[in-house]
Amino acid sequence: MRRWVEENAALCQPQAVHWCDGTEAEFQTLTQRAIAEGVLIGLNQKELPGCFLHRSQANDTARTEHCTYICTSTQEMAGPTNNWMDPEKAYSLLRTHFSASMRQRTMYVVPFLMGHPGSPLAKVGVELTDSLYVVLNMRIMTRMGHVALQELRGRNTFTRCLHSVGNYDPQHRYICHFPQDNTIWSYGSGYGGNALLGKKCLALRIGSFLGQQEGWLAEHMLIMAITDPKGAITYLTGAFPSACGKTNLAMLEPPAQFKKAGWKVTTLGDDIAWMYVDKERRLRALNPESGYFGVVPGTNRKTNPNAMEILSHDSIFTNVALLPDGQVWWEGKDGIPPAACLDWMGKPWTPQSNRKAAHPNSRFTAPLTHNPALNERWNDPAGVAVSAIILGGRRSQTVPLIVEAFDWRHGVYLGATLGSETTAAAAGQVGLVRRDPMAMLPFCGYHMGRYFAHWLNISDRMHPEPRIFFVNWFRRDENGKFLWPGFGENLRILEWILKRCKKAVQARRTPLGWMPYPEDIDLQGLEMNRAELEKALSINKEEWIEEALAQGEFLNQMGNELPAELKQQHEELLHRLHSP
Ligand code: GTP
Ligand code: SPV
Ligand code: MN
Repeated sequence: MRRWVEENAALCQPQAVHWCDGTEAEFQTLTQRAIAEGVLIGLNQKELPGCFLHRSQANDTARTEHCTYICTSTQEMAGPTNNWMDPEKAYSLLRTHFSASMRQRTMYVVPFLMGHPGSPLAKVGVELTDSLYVVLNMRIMTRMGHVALQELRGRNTFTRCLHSVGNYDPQHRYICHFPQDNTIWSYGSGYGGNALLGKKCLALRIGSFLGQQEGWLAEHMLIMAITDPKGAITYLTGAFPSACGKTNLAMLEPPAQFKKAGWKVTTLGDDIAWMYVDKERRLRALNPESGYFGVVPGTNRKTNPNAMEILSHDSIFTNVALLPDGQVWWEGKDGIPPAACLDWMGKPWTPQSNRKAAHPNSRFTAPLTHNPALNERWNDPAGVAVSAIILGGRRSQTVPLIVEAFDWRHGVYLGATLGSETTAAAAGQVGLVRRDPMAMLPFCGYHMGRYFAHWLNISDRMHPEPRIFFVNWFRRDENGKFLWPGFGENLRILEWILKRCKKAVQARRTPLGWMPYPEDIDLQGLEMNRAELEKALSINKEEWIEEALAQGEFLNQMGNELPAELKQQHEELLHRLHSP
């Protein structure tokens, strides 16, 4: 590792090399340095103790999928859904960019651990970066410093992560993964998923590649626990594309009467789940991260009170608005918009400004332990046994509120064909429906067709398999109003899911899968009536035939790697839709 650091220092030519130990004292020093360098702005320390604001470059506020590459020895390995670059070409191209890229800057050596200390699944990485923002975020999002070096002892390997912001030029931005070399090179961006290399790059792209070889799953999923009034705990995981509700579902606050009855929801993870089959043949999930990098807009006391608590101290805000008194603001916060503030770029803003004050993809970074509803097993390296997997997309039309897969294979089909409207979490136009299988389109480090096969095969080792469900919180009526209230009220749907897991409720068979009888969803305390619920649950066959054809087109991209089981699932869906 020392040799590798030296080699890269020789390449990047920093003026200093700083080895991070992850201690509190170091954190204080680096925070002060970040303020002095203008990387962080101190916030009102009375109202927001330990909180800071970071403003990104205006052209560097989201993941850039078109600059993200899987660099495997053949293009075929990366598959049809990934950008591919020949590894030799990528190394040589990026070497020219990294060359002297850290002149007059410090290179920070950031050892980090994804997963739990002592766990066989845990992965050690070392990120070399010239961004203090990255260092301070990595300290929250990963187990950083000494603990990672301890883990490195006795292991022969670590993921080699090299990162430089360069001059933030989007024309020269490359996020390159070399899964066969256990290496990640990221140049030209300081934004979260592009730059915090333990997260999407290691825990998902490299992770999924390793998972396929080693027989486990690295997924873009939340992990949550639901305690019912009898005290029974059920663990669920959920895959939703970026900015489609994982953090909010994982931190769900039960509606008043559910809380009174004794329901409780606790969080294990809000973005990434590593899952493996244990000796008892159960699927288990753990969260390899140690913090939240959560979407800020829309977060308030009503939608997500736990998140409001989490970000109330010792948090880093990225690209929110700054109030004159040193507090922060964003669209969808409690209360009315401020008369005046500085927007996310630092420009004067008023409600008349006709633009957003906070960036739609503004974020907070905070440790898991801030969460008042953190599940007590969050630090258990064995993870938790999963009873159900929930998949969901953001679809303003067509897709009903809740469907249960007929079986595992059908569930994999629902995941493989998941469609969702694009969001501000990635650069590009928002609101376009695209296929985002298992919410992994931007994060699968190998051929998507083989990823589907891996999902199908892994069930052979499980007994019983978790049930698979599909939800859509985002369907709208003809006036654009959400048909379902969402957020805490989603527990009403989770309650039905739990009943299905316990075989405690009947369901009706539809062309799409098992669906609830409307009377089996508890609407008590909601303004919504049965007819409105039926609308949220409705299936329009013509729309669905079109949807199914779009799904089929996507699956065809997989060519010979499309598992026959999924082709069959597709034909069966069309057959059901065409039946009277
Ligand atoms: P990433 O961190 O990008 O992976 O996103 P995520 O999946 O964790 O999404 P998150 O929970 O942060 O939600 C994204 C946006 O969707 C926020 O603005 C939320 O307010 C909104 N949202 C979340 N859940 C619901 C819901 O049940 N209904 C509605 N209408 N909006 C929701
Ligand atoms: C996502 O985009 O899915 C995120 C944020 O969770 S990032 O870390 O940028 O990937
Ligand atoms: Mn995410």
